[in-house]
Amino acid sequence: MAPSGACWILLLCGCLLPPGVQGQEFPLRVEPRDPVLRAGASLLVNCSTDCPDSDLITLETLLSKELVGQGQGWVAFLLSGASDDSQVLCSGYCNGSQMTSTSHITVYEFPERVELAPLPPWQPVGEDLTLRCQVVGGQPRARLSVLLLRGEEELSRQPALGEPVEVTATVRADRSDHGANFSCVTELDLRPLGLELFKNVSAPRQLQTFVLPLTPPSLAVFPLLEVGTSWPVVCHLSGLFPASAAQVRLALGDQMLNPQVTRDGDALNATAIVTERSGHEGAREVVCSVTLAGRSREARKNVTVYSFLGPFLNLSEPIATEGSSVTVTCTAGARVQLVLDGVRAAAPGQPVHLQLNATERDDGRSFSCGATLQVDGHFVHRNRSARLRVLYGPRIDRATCPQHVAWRERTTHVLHCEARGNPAPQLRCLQEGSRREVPVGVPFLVQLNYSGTYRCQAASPRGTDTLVVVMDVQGMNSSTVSIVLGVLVTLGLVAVAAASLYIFGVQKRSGSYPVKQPGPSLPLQSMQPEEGDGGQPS
Ligand SMILES: *[C@@H]1O[C@H](CO)[C@@H](O)[C@H](O)[C@H]1NC(C)=O
Ligand SMILES: *[C@@H]1O[C@H](CO)[C@@H](O)[C@H](O)[C@H]1NC(C)=O
Ligand SMILES: *[C@@H]1O[C@H](CO)[C@@H](O)[C@H](O)[C@H]1NC(C)=O
Ligand SMILES: *[C@@H]1O[C@H](CO)[C@@H](O)[C@H](O)[C@H]1NC(C)=O
Ligand SMILES: *[C@@H]1O[C@H](CO)[C@@H](O)[C@H](O)[C@H]1NC(C)=O
Ligand SMILES: *[C@@H]1O[C@H](CO)[C@@H](O)[C@H](O)[C@H]1NC(C)=O
Ligand SMILES: *[C@@H]1O[C@H](CO)[C@@H](O)[C@H](O)[C@H]1NC(C)=O
Ligand SMILES: *[C@@H]1O[C@H](CO)[C@@H](O)[C@H](O)[C@H]1NC(C)=O
Ligand SMILES: *[C@@H]1O[C@H](CO)[C@@H](O)[C@H](O)[C@H]1NC(C)=O
Ligand SMILES: CC(=O)N[C@H]1CO[C@H](CO)[C@@H](O)[C@@H]1O
Repeated sequence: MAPSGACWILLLCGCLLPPGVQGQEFPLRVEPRDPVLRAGASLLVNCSTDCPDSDLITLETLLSKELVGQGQGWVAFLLSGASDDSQVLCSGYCNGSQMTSTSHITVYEFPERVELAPLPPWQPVGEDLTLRCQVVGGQPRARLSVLLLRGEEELSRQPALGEPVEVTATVRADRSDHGANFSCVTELDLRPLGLELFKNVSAPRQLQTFVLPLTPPSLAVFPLLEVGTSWPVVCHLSGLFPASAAQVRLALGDQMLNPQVTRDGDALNATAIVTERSGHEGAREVVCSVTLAGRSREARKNVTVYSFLGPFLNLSEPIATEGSSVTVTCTAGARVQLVLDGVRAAAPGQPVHLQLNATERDDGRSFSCGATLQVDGHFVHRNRSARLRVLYGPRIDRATCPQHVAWRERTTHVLHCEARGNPAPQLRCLQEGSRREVPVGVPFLVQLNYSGTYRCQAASPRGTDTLVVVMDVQGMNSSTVSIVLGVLVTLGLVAVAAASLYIFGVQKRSGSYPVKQPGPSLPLQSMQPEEGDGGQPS
């Protein structure tokens, strides 16, 4: 159906001639005129004229055409397969003279593919990042532009040139770009052709930016680690971005530690408790490695694992009796230097023994054993102490307890007597004869009857100790005593007389009581011996 190339050119030349040359009276219409067509769509084109004597109306096109109808002065074709802009030409004859008319078909097409090239998984902050967008298809190219966007922000707008189109833009990556979505958009602006602005958007790509300082982390760990004990290890690194994405690995030798990680701003702390359980002494390495964006910073420190047994301090008898022999022994593991109560062991690893005859002075004595281990140039010390109890006594202290005292009546004194012993003895001082007890160690008012000889006895389950104390109490002068005695005797007689009178009077008035032994005389009797006692010692 399509005319040969040469024929087409001839037809085109014909149309380019001004219509007036042919002196057309009736125009030949092409409908629709200058249509805009989506690529691949079909289009009905109608060539018609009002010429009453028309003939041989036809349509010339490079597209495939199919006659859909014709009538007086018109012919209609369905065109299909449009992929590029093209011209259609209607021609025919009117009353013998040729008529032609052309129409320009504009074909548009959306891009087949708009794609933003993958971004690096991690982009260092401060370095340039090149965004690449590839666009395949899309026409008319003159109306197609390519935009690169960060979120909603337009970074670059360029015309689409070439096939495929590649558009690039460079941005300096910033911390604020972390998590930003980049995309590429094409705009096909068909508004001048009476259509719209068509946009096609690439899939967004999210950027991750990071900062990892060049400095290694700081690793705080004590250089010595005793077998079986636990110590904290702290690994710290600041200036990280985003700190939340950083991973920390802490290990002691080939033992992985499970650190607790805390983050504050751009700083990170990893803390773990190390415990050496394998029991093997020697050097180990603690490694802290911080990984961000596939890169690592590492710190290493050596620790020396050591074992330190002892010191073990042992008393052959923790509770010894006075005079018995006690052995104090301090032992420890190999290479440990011991000092027991100032006595140094002959060599590291050797025990120290002390032997003593338990005396009263050793009761409560504390023995201390110091142990020192040299590990890798450091000294580790440890002390242990033990207390000895010695059973002794009882013993009354002759130096403080007076064997003879001379005190005045009605003065306050303290009998300073003490008894020592373990277990603690009980001390009592009893007057010979009366077996009355005198207070010991506390103040008391001295009476005349305190005069005499006392047996002070300290007693404990271990036995007794006795000391005789003579107490000499001097009374007030004798004239004073006589006056006091006289007054008391007189008062006693008056009281007896008064009581007798009273009893007789009562019995006379009632007259009915049987005569009994007078009860009230009893207090009088008891009073007199007391008076006598009071006078005796003077
Ligand atoms: C072509 O145009 C003529 C004149 O305008 C009209 O009479 C005819 O119906 C049209 N044909 C079609 C298929 O639209
Ligand atoms: C980027 O896109 C992801 C997923 O579509 C979304 O979760 C995220 O919030 C977006 N980031 C920004 C900064 O809008
Ligand atoms: C491009 O956008 C148009 C409308 O804007 C849509 O019809 C077409 O499917 C899009 N093309 C692609 C490849 O997404
Ligand atoms: C990390 O530990 C150091 C001391 O070890 C402390 O000064 C700092 O505040 C800690 N930082 C965080 C984020 O916990
Ligand atoms: C740890 O010890 C090894 C040898 O035992 C040594 O090569 C290394 O330098 C030491 N590391 C540190 C951080 O001191
Ligand atoms: C302490 O010494 C005594 C006597 O030598 C011994 O029987 C005991 O087992 C020792 N105890 C320890 C813990 O060494
Ligand atoms: C302990 O007493 C014994 C005799 O009872 C004596 O031979 C020894 O020297 C005494 N030891 C000490 C350390 O006083
Ligand atoms: C051990 O005891 C000694 C002396 O009693 C003292 O100087 C030292 O500080 C103690 N060491 C420890 C670790 O307690
Ligand atoms: C002395 O006599 C008083 C009563 O006057 C009595 O309480 C005290 O126990 C007596 N003291 C002695 C040591 O006899
Ligand atoms: C309708 C019309 O224009 N008819 C003309 C056709 O041409 C002849 C001469 O060639 C004229 O005489 C007619 O008038």
